Amino acid sequence: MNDVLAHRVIREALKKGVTEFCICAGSRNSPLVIALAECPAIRSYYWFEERSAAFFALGRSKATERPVAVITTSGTAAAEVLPATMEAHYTGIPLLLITADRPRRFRGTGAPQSAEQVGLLGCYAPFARDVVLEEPCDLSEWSCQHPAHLNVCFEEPTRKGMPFVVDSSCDDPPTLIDTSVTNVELIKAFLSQVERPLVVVSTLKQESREPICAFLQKLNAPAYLEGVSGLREDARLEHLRIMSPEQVFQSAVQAGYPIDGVLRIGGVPTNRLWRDLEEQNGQKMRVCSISDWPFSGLSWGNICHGDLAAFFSDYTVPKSFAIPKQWMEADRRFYQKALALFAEEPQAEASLIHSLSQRIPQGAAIYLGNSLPIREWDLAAAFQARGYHVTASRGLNGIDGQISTFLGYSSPDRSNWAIIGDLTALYDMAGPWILSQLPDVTVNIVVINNGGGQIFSRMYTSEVFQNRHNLNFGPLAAMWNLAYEKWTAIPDRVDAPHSRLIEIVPDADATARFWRKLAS
Ligand SMILES: Cc1ncc(C[n+]2csc(CCOP(=O)(O)OP(=O)(O)O)c2C)c(N)n1
Repeated sequence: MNDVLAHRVIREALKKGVTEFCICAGSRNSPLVIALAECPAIRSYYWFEERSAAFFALGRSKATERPVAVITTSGTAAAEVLPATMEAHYTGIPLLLITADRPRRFRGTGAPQSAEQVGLLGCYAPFARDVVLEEPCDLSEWSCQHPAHLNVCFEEPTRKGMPFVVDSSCDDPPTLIDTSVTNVELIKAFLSQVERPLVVVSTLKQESREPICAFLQKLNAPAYLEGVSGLREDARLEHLRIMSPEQVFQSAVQAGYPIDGVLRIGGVPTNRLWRDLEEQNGQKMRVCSISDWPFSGLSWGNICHGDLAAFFSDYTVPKSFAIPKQWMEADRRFYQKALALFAEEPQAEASLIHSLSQRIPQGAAIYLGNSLPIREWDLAAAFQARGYHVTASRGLNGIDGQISTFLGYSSPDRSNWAIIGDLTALYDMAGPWILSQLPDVTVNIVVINNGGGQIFSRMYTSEVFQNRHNLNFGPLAAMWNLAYEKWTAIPDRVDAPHSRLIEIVPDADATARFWRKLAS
């Protein structure tokens, strides 16, 4: 009977458009594992570690734009998927978490492997069902705009099981993301109330980039374009682009352009300016957010939520602005200073990122880890368009699961690069496990080893925040059969035909001098 239940669950998942399953085998979930093991029509990935498996699924879902399932056994295994589910919640990624459980009669008994799994993922999986053989299992009401949790109660598993056979009832198309209408009036009101706006563009879906680029040109307001927007290097926006990510509000005021409203487009921004908005002495700046995701990212402000590609494709800009010449000039001067410093301090961390951004092959996928890499990329990456696909997991800014998400996102048809911090790499040491199951994919895992969480060195004087260490990553590369290279400068040619772990070691003194001179 376990087989019937397992097949029902798989069939429902397939009907919802799931084509890939990340399987973490145990005994309680064995009916699902056996069912999928001999089903070549379904792509399965096998993991021993649930946390990485769920982050990998997140990356696969980002890459394929389809729901991806993770199957765990019962007990603590089920809890390990929570971090990736939280990230998926805030970035609208349709993870399907399928946790095996003991029968309902064991709940609250403390019997082995009987945890309280119902509701385990809480608000992060708003669609959650406790599934038993006697009741229907129905995913039709899952919107696929956030994670879903199926907790499946199996009787004592036997060692036998039944392979799943894909039948025609699984051929339904995947549910399309609902395209709710964005509130045109809110944006119109915002634009009519501001005179000196700043536009901040963060994570955008690929298909919304062109219409947003056209919108920005017509709006003609200064715009800070983060790397993850895919518009940072777009030459058509050069005249609007604020290049310096440092102290944006202050520099605008000094140049006679006190910003009186922020129009945010896309995901929640990485730049410090977004946090500064919260801390402006109780004075709330006028903010309007337009996003594919339903989060304002601030404790106030409007959020217009909808399909940005559809919205901007037929949006008539009600008003256009004038470019603040003085601020633009000051911003260009600051960038020239940064450029000079890249040459003067080539071994500073930001300078190394600058060089790397000019040498990674054109068209590569670049996954930025949270912490300094994502911030330094925005400051230091060259502005010449190289067709990079820049992405990051910015739902909760976690440093966990970054290697796994990157590997899930990596694709066989392009060069794949992750740039992550050393603690971030240590957090996900199990991530490269999946590489042997991705024979066609070549990856470059770049670890910026600055000996700890250096992001905190500019924020706090106490070193305890940094978790300093003297580790190197050669042994980790060796363990996972990855080629290993250690760089203190970026070589002229950086591409290679095989997967690698590249450890970049910046010079700490040069980095300190770089920041000091930039601020002077
Ligand atoms: C799961 C998780 N735990 C803790 C944090 C808090 N945190 C943010 S950055 C950071 C340090 C990251 O260090 P590293 O990966 O070495 O990057 P660096 O700051 O040196 O660039 C920590 C612990 C977090 N973001 N996510």
